[in-house]
Amino acid sequence: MEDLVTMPDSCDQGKSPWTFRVDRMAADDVALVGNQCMLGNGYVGYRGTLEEYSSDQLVGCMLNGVYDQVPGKWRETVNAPNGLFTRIEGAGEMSRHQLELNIRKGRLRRDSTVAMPFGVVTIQSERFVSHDNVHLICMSYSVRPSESGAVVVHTGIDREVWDINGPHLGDFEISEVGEVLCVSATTQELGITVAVSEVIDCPFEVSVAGSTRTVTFEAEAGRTYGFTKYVSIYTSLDCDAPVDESIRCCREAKAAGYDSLGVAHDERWENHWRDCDVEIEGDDEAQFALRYSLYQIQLAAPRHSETVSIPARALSGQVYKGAVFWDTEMFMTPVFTLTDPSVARNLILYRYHTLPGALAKAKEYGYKGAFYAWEGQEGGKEACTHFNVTDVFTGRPMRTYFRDKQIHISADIVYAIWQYVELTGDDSVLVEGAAEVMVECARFFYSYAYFKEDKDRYELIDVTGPDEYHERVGNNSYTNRMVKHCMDATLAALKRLEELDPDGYEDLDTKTGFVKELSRWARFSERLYIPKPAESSRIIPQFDGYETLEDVSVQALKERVLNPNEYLGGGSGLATTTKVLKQADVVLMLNLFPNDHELDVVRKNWEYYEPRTEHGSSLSACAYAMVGATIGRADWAYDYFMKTATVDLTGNSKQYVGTLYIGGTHPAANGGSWLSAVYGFAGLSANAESISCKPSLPSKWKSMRFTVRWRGDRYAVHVTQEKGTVLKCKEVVKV
Ligand code: IFM
Repeated sequence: MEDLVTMPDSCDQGKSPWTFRVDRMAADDVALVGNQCMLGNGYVGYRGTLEEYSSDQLVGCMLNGVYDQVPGKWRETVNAPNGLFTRIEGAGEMSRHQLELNIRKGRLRRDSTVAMPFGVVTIQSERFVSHDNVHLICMSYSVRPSESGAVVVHTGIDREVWDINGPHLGDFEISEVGEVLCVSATTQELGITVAVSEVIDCPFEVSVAGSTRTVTFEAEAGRTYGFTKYVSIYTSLDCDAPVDESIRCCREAKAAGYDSLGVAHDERWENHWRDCDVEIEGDDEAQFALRYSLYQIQLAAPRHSETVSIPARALSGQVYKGAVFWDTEMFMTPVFTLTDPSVARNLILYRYHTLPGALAKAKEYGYKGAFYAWEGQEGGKEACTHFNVTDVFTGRPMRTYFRDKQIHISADIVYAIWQYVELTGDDSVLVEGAAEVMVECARFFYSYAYFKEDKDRYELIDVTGPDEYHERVGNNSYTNRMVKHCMDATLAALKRLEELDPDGYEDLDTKTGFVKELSRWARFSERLYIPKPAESSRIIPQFDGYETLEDVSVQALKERVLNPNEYLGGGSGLATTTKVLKQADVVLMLNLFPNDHELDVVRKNWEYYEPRTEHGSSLSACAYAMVGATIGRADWAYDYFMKTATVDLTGNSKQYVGTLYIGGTHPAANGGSWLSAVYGFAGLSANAESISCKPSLPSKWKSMRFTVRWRGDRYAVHVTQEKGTVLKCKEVVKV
């Protein structure tokens, strides 16, 4: 843990700590602190910046699922104008400052002392991004001057927000309707209207100019003066009249008042924690890190809609174009499947709503079915380019094979769907679109595969697996195994659909014509080549020819690096001719299919690949944690768990790939923390028939307690060093 993170020492509710404090105020810290102190509700993410900050300090109010492209630049998410903007006239340097994030309630408090022309002023604020009404952000703001005199505070809606590939908004209009101020604008590419309204509840004299109010009052030294502020955001994707709706929402919020809105918000958070909390006895640092990870993932969970998902950097900014990767299905959806299935359901149906883009992408490359976007945007649009990394030496874009060769994305989606169906028992999702997604993914893989007559088997050649340092390889073990699962799961799902809803089954056949392909798919699954462990070493090759590559240590490879940001993959990256892998690949597969191999094979592969993995992706560590725990290496796994669980607390992650900025929060690692704790250390095992656990706790953990939802019921899991129990709770849970 770095020194900027004060590990919590107090708790305002219950016996465990829930508070994260930051007291750094240097200009260099705005990116990290903005991530650490994020608020959000799945609709909007608000970075942890100060009220007086603007675009230079990366103020971001990111609208999930609203994308825009400026000609010649990358398409990315849109940041709304900043409705919380507030600045004290004459305020100078801060001499004392603390931010306090209450992760139990999703509230951020500020307490700063700032120089004034005469004396100092203490600023205290609190804000929350409502979990009760996703269109609402509330703030209370107060000042306490050390000297008597006139105080002038400017507050309003600031257009100067962080843009990586902007500016995205134009045609700004400002309106003042009664006491509500509204700024609306339209996106450049699609003409989406974004409306931000704000209203304040303030006893002082207020004047308005443009989108800024000026609050003026005569203050007495040492007395506190404050106001509350309500901000509402709507876009034309939400409704026909976003301006009117945001104004209405502000009025209603002001009438309801900060406290009562806060109570409704807190209740929602209590529900989230009831569903997802994990109590760890014996390790306060791990306890906080895991809760903080769960906090971060809850900020981005789309509870309000099935047409948005969770982007790879959540709602912390436009990094990775605000796009949705396989990260969601492999590292986040599984968390919600067992803790809050309604969120998992939305994430799954999002892939149904984005099927058109996946069908178009398969067609573009000459395949059938659904080839999902590597970097998905609305409607399934592919945001990944063929030249996704810029070489730090030449400044030239490098050809990368993420977009066209990471075919495993479609199988990852099917994996998440089928796991959801099996673990929740909610077949209805198949009827509502998931079965169609599965059909089109199966169809895609069948059209991608080659049948090798001489070997009497199907192969998947020319693919890129999760290890992106080795592109265009043949028979990547992870990909082939996932594709086999995709075919088997699709066949099983269709059988279930036929029993469950014969009319729906027929309709799906009328729409997609899958029935005549079923026998081909079954044969494909039977004859698809799945690389086996080598006779003597028991190592599963990551892909064809992996064993012929140079066996250099990660350390030695890093000594060859000339520029700290140089990309190790691509055409001539340093790792490409070596066995060094970017992230868990075979090990991730072993985690997903724990019954495929004896424990000895799993252990040998973990031990083989672990020293060869560079962990250049934040997705890697949790796979090593999960598998490490299952092979009885809980203490080794612990280091990987902590790496995963603290990634957004410490900020210890890659910030650049080539010249590309990739900072932000890491929801896949956040989800991976829960997966490591629950599937790894508690050894939870669940399928459609049974649920059980076989713990392997790190030595300093005395016990773990959590609940999961399995097939409509809630189960309480309690594990100690010696044993684990899974007990059904009395409460009946609806999916
Ligand atoms: O999806 C990942 C990928 O596996 C590695 N690079 C970063 C992406 C987004 O997290």
